[in-house]
Amino acid sequence: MSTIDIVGDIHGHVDQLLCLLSKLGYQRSNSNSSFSHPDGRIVAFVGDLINKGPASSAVIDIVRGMSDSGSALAVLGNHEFNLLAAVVVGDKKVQKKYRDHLDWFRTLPFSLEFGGIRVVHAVWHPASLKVIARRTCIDEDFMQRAITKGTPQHVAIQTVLKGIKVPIPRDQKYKDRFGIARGKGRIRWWLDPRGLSYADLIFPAYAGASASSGPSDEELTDAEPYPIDEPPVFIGHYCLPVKEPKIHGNVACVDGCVTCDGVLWAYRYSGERTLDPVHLVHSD
Ligand SMILES: [Mn+2]
Repeated sequence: MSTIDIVGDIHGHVDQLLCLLSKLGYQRSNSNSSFSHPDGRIVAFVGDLINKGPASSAVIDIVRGMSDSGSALAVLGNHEFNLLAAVVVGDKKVQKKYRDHLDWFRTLPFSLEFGGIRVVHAVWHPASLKVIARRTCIDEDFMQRAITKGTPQHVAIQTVLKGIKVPIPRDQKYKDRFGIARGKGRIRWWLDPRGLSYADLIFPAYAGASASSGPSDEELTDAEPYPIDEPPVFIGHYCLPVKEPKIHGNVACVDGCVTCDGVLWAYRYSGERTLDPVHLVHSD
């Protein structure tokens, strides 16, 4: 049976990670920073381990330790990808604390499919996943294309790691959780968007979204709805408010925005066919 705990974006918040691992029943193995579960459960991390919070290095040590000892898997988030992209262009601002971990970040896949589930940072988008299938950032030629605007690889990575976005009409002032005004909003990519309003589509929900108008078909050409009979997909990335529903059919977003709310979320998956909010766990 698949027994996988899927953990949301940690962003350097090591205290919340330690709290959550303990709540999920993981125990520190003697003498190192690796954690394992007495029942053999493993963790799937949805990416964005780093930046924002106070202790990215400590978070990386834990996740690497667990992944080296076989008690965790992780996918790449947009923050790790941006870091690797900055290295490629020779950006001098790449933080020292990340330098020892670049080679490890380069090995992380963009998506995972195992134990009956799928894991990706932002969007399970088959057309994009096909473009980057079996690629990682180790491949220098691929990386060069991936950071070049307009290439199929760049477009695919933007979609998979950052979400599908639509322009927000000027009369609907949209600010994200950090108070930044946004000209575009991320959509509930798993839905068939035809005929849906901004209020139906923008994820997470925001109060100013129109319930009577929606994006044009032209603005939705990238949408690839996710069939309800496909395996469950787990994502992070969307910085959901505490009360925002995290489960939408067979799609679960476990990113509850640890930076804004101080709470890290996980879903305790045990092979069930139907995802249920009762299996969500969060740090205190
Ligand atoms: Mn993200």
